[in-house]
Amino acid sequence: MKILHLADTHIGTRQYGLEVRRADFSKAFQQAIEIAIHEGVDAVVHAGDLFDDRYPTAEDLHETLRALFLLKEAGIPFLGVVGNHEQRRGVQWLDLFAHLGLAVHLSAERPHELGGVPFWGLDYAGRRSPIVRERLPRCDDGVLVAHQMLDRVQPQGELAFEALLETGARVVLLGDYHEHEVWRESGRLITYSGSTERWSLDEKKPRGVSVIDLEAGVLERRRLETRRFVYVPPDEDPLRELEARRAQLKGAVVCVYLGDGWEGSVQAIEERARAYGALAVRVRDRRERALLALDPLDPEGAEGEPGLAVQLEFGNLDALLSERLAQRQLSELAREIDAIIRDPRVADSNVDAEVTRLLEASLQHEEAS
Ligand SMILES: [Mn+2]
Repeated sequence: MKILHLADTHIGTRQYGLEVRRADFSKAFQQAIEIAIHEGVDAVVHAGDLFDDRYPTAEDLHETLRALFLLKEAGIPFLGVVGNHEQRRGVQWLDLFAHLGLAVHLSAERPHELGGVPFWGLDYAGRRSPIVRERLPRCDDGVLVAHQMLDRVQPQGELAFEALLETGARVVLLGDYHEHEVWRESGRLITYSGSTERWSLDEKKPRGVSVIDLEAGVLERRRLETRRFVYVPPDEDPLRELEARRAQLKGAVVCVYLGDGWEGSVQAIEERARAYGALAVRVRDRRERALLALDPLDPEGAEGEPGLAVQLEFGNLDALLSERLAQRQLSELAREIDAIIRDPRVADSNVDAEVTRLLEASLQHEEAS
């Protein structure tokens, strides 16, 4: 049996406020579906974050439904779990698609059988490792699909690799981490397919999906055609580098890292890139003095040129914030709430739900003890 594994399509991401980028995310999903149909896979498995948030627009729904109908016409089932970005309090979008006969919402209660293989699923279950571990189903020799961060990819990841092995699953298809990863351990295959479009500037490698032969355990990558991102490293003179690469800039997202040698203006960089047809320009200030001038807890006091705040990103802002917060007397709960608010994986529209979930869990914990 051959399946196509994808995740983190984040349909609805209006990156940099651009409609073009919204369409790009949708197109990457369509491409994945076309590959599935072209290769005649037996199923498409989506490991969560189909949508970027809980409120996809009519355009996003329309384009997603169109792709799901194409898949259905080709006789290929679409199996999925819900990610943290799209998760709702009650009925999920995936339930709606299931009701229309366009998808299967995989469950941890009972497996979905396909070609004699049991498929288990776990919707995003929060950031507390004991709770995630508790909810993992036993899935001997089956396929497990989940949307969680493994401790192997992030030290604070809530899903212990060992706990995954204990489920007995032969193949584990994951979402949440945006880079493609594969582990083979004790005859099992555990993998993240990675995002299908560059959701953040850190996602520099090419984007793709995986085609997996379940019996043979063979995984092959299929590359997706995504918008070009051009990165100018901090040790280059940005204007000279843009000039040298002008042929690549048309329609591209350009990301310039400013190194300590750069004394020129940010406007000049943006104007140059735009003159060569760049779609969007991001400038990341990696200079020592940029970090020194910034007090994240007192932004009013920070000296910056007006109008630049939207384009400038400070790479170490988070580290700096964590450092300053550590000096303050905050309760454990307050720190956890702060972590949710600043977690780039939690969509703004989901901060409320995540904090509520945290408060409910800690109240229950208090009642129990
Ligand atoms: Mn994601």
